Amino acid sequence: MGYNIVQKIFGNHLLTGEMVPGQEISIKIDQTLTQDATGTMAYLQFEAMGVARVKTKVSVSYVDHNTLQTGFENADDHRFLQTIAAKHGIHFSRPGNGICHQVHLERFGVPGMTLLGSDSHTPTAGGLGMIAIGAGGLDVAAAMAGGPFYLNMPKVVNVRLTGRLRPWVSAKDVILELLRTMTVKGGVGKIIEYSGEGVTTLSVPERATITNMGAELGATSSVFPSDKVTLAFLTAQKREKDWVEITADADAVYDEVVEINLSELEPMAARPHSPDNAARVKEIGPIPVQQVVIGSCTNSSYTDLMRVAGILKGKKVHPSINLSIAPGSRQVFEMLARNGALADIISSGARILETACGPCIGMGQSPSSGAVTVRTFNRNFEGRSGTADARVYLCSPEVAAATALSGVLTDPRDLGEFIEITAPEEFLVDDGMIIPPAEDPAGVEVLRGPNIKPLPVNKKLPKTVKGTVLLKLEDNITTDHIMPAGAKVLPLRSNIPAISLFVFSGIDVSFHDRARAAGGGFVTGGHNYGQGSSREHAALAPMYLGIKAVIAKSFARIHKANLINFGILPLTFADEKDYDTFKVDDTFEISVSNLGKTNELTVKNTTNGTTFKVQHDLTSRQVEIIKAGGLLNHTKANA
Ligand code: MIC
Ligand code: SF4
Repeated sequence: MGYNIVQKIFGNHLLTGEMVPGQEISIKIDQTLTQDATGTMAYLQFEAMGVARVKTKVSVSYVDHNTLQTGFENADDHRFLQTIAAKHGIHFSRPGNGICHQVHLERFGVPGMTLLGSDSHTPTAGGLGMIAIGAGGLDVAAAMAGGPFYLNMPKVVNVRLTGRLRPWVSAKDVILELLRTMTVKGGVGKIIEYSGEGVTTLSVPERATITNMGAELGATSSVFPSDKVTLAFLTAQKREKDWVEITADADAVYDEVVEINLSELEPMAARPHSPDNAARVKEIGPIPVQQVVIGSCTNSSYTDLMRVAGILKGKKVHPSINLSIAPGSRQVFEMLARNGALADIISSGARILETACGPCIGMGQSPSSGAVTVRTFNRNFEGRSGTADARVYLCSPEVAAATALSGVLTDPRDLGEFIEITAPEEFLVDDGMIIPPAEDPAGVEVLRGPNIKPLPVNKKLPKTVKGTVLLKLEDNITTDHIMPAGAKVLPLRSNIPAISLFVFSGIDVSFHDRARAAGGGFVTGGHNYGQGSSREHAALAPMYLGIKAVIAKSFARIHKANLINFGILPLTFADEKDYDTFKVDDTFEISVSNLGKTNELTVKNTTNGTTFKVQHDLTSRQVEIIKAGGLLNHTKANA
């Protein structure tokens, strides 16, 4: 029996366990990446581990999220990140150099290697044929310290691509179609592996758009083969020496197979407020739009922006529309400037933003009240744009640019003749904004501003956990609901006491005060609890407020791992009907003294006298982490 790509790469990196879906394995991590919004915590945790130099092949620290400097906080954090990188053997990609996933694809990703990143869209690098996984900062810190990365062996879903995209249909439409059919929880516990003759028609940046949004499927990762197209991309990046061929064996076996005929796809958009709420643009119709934003790690490659420039050339943005564009990397930005395409964009009336995440994470460009905003991003969760009642549609750069000209949601096929863009034979390569680690680490002083507060630590798990039910939530609660981002909150990422004021603030402004008054308690929810980002603050800040367990119908992978890392029990209802037996403000009591011996625990509702069963699927390693009050305590106790 042959091997698929996932089995080949995992097989080469396997440290413990067997590659049987669902079983815990651990793998060696070759590369790590962090970004500034999760990086401050990750490096504080790395420091606490007492390891002098990172043990990975390459570790890179990017600054791309917290770039709006409305006070000292973000700038101080950047300075901290730069100095701590120099000291501990980490490359530092300076603010202005671009979005972590785009730059990593261009300058660092290597086919066949493993990459762990403290950002959920780390699988973007799967477009190059690597196994790239998003995780909480603490897991990334442990990997930098040379530790294994633990995960449950995912199932492998084979998406077979046939045909070829027709003019004006783009890679974004492939992943929106997959989201439409698989939904935001369809990829949980799975890796999506692409194959078929359609693969050879897609460039690396197109593949990366698809693997990027595998995160929205809830998938652990997504991967394309490394083939001649990959070699051409790496050669154009002057990195052909990094290329190795990686393809699945002809008789490789998969857990599931999905077929997509590229020739049948049409321009699509995901409607508010979920990336899987996708439909054909023609079906949605010409709804009036007030804002268009082009950029993000999903869709801001050279070809994406060249096509946008081609569409906008010689035209003006529609009077009812505000168009903003953020190129994905300095490489892309500078190439557009040098070849004149930037002039066409400027002349159209677009507002040019710096190369960073920007509006994607609510760092500026929040739309007007109730606005319809059309964005080339990957997430359209309610409130994420910074405007609570805005309605965000996700689409390709082609749909976005066509919409910017017409003022209504527009199928780019209405533009007429297709604009061909050929991938450059040579990208503009200049790594001058990536600072290598210091040669004399002892001489580097790590600079900390007053915004960096010490890491809070949890207590050991008591024999019984008691507390109030603080929230009862529906399905698909995102980490943006739990720990909102945006320009106001993001600067507090290295200050847990301050950021904890905002936990669940979009759902219930009184949450922080109620949690404090009750001395902590429980959060309850539906399916896919914690989907979306990797931000461990969505576990760390609730832990700080005394949350002891989350009881849900099911969990998203990264958030569940983060809960465990900070000593919060992730429990599921043994019988989902029990969700209907309690209400907010009831008091629960759970005896956990048998946690390591049984998978089933009993919840006593001391308010209404009922009981119900909950389950956990923690491994014995994870039980020990929870008992110790989190991974840092556990590591220290075993050191
Ligand atoms: C996101 O897209 O939600 C983010 C912001 O990049 C997050 C990371 C964070 O919250 O810092 C992610 O995707 O993991
Ligand atoms: Fe940045 Fe948005 Fe990509 Fe997250 S999804 S890394 S915020 S561009």
